[in-house]
Amino acid sequence: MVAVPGLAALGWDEGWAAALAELSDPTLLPARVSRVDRGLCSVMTGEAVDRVVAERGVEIAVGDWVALGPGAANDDRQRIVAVLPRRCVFRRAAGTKGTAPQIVAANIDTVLLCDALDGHLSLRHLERYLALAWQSGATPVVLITKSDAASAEEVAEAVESVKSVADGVNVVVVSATTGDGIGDLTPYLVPGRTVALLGLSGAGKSTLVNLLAGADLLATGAVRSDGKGRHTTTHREFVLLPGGGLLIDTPGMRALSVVGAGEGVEQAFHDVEVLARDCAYANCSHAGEEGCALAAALSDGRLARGRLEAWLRLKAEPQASDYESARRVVDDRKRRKANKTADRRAARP
Ligand SMILES: Nc1nc2c(ncn2[C@@H]2O[C@H](COP(=O)(O)OP(=O)(O)O)[C@@H](O)[C@H]2O)c(=O)[nH]1
Ligand SMILES: [Mg+2]
Ligand SMILES: [Zn+2]
Repeated sequence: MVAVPGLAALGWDEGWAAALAELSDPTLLPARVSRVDRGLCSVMTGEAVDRVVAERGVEIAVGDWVALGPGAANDDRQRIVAVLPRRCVFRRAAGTKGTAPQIVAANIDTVLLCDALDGHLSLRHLERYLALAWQSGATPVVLITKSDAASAEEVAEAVESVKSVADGVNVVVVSATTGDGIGDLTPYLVPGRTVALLGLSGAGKSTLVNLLAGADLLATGAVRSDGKGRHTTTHREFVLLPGGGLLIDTPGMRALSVVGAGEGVEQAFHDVEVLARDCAYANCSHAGEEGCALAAALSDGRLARGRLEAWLRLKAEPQASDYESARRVVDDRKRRKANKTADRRAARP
C-alpha cells in the first residue's frame, strides 16, 4: 500500500490551482505524474495512485502536474487531458545530433547531482550536469556519496575539487552505509518540495532513496568490477518520503549533451565567463592567443586547463536554436516527401 498524502504534500499550491482553473473545465481533476510508461502513466491524485492513459502526442514527464478527464468509451481508466505549464524542466539530449531533448523530470525544486567516492569523481561530467541543472530552473546541490569508501583526506580533497567547478553550489557529503551526513539533506527534504537525484549509474542514488524512505522500494546494484554501475534503475521513480519530501530517482545517464543549455553553461562557468569578459579581443577563441585573458589566467593559476577546455567544449556544442533549425530541416524534408506522395496519388488516373 502506498500512503495517501493529499495534494499539498505532493506540491500542489495556489499557482497550480490557478493553472488548472485556466482550463475552464471544473470536471477536470489534478494529479501528479509519478511514473511514465509507453502510453500509460501512474499518477498520484492525493487520494490514490492511479494508472491513467496518456493522450497520444502529449509529452508527459515524471513530476508533471496534469489534468485528468474521463477516458474513452469502454475504458474506465481516466485520461490525461492536459499538462499544466511546467515551472521547471530538466532535459537531456541523447548524444547523437538531431535527437529531441528528452524531459528527465519536471517541476523539481532541487537537483542532487550525485558522484561517488569509490571511484574517480568526474568533474567534467559534473560540469555538464550543473549546466543542465541551472538551465532547468532548479537549484543544484552536489552530493558526494560513499564517504565511507574514502579517507578523511580524500573526502576533503574531493570537496575541494568539486567546489573548484561548482562555485556557489552547496556540497553535501554522505554515506548511505554509515548514515554520515544524511542529516545534511534535511533542508531539501521538505513537505511539498521535489528533489531529483541525478548522476551516473552506481553512484548510490537508489540506495540513498531507500535509506531516506525507510524501505527497500528501489532495486540497487553492485558496481561491476570494471567500475561501471549496472543500470538497475530502469524507470524514473517518484517516491514520497515519510517526512513529506518528494524524491525522483533516475536511471544513470552517460551521454549528456548540453543542447539548449546556453544560459546554464554560462551560469555553471560563471568564473570563466567573468575572466573571458576581460579578454582584450572581442572575437577571441581563447585557444592560446597571445594576450588572451584566459591564457593569462591559465599561466598564473587562476584557471585550470581542464576547466577552460571543458568550457570551450560545451560552448562549441550546438545550442537550442541549432537544434530547432536542424529539426525544421528534417520536418521540411518530411513534408515535401509527403506532399510528393500525395501529388503522385492525385495524379493517378
Ligand atoms: N560503500 C558504499 N557503497 C554504497 C553506498 N551507497 C550505495 N553503495 C553501493 O553502490 C552500488 C550502487 O548503488 P545504487 O544505489 O544501485 O546506485 P545507483 O545506480 O546510483 O542507483 C551498490 O552496490 C550499493 O550497495 C555507500 O554509501 N557506501
Ligand atoms: Mg538506481
Ligand atoms: Zn581570449
